[in-house]
Amino acid sequence: MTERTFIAIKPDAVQRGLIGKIISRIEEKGYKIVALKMLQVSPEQAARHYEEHFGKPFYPRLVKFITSAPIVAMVVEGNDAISGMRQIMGKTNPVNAEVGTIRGDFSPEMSFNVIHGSDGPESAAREIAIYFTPDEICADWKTAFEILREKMD
Ligand code: IDP
Ligand code: MG
Repeated sequence: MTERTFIAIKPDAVQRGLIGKIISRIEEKGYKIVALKMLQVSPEQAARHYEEHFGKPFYPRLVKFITSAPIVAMVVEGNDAISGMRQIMGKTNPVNAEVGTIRGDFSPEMSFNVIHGSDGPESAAREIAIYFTPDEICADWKTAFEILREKMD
């Protein structure tokens, strides 16, 4: 099923010059990037984004980190894109993330795990709305996959 997910290249990856490499992995998989921007996360956006973690020991550091430098925010669309992106990202703790995943290849530690991706349809819709207005979503074009699929119909 075609889904949309919210993806953020986190401040550590922006500072380390990994924006291009991470975007390449998303494009190479064949997903469609339908929105993309660099922004400085506000404390209010951070609180909304990470509300499920409020009160946990790592929460203050997480908010401090995500607001510390810009992120690159994206809406990524594709067949099963929510779980597919989680697979490409790898496990939350990069120590356990498989080699070949973004976290497995680019990060050695939990606090600086380079990428965020929504964990389900509800969080995807919620997170997209925190960072994007509907008019910022540019889905009116076709990827190679969409053209290929149409040819088979
Ligand atoms: P996810 O990013 O894979 O969805 P979550 O459990 O939603 O993982 O946690 C959000 C973020 O909070 C993680 O990506 C990581 O940066 C940070 N985090 C989660 N658990 C810990 C922890 O135990 N210590 C330090 N940071 C953590
Ligand atoms: Mg999460």
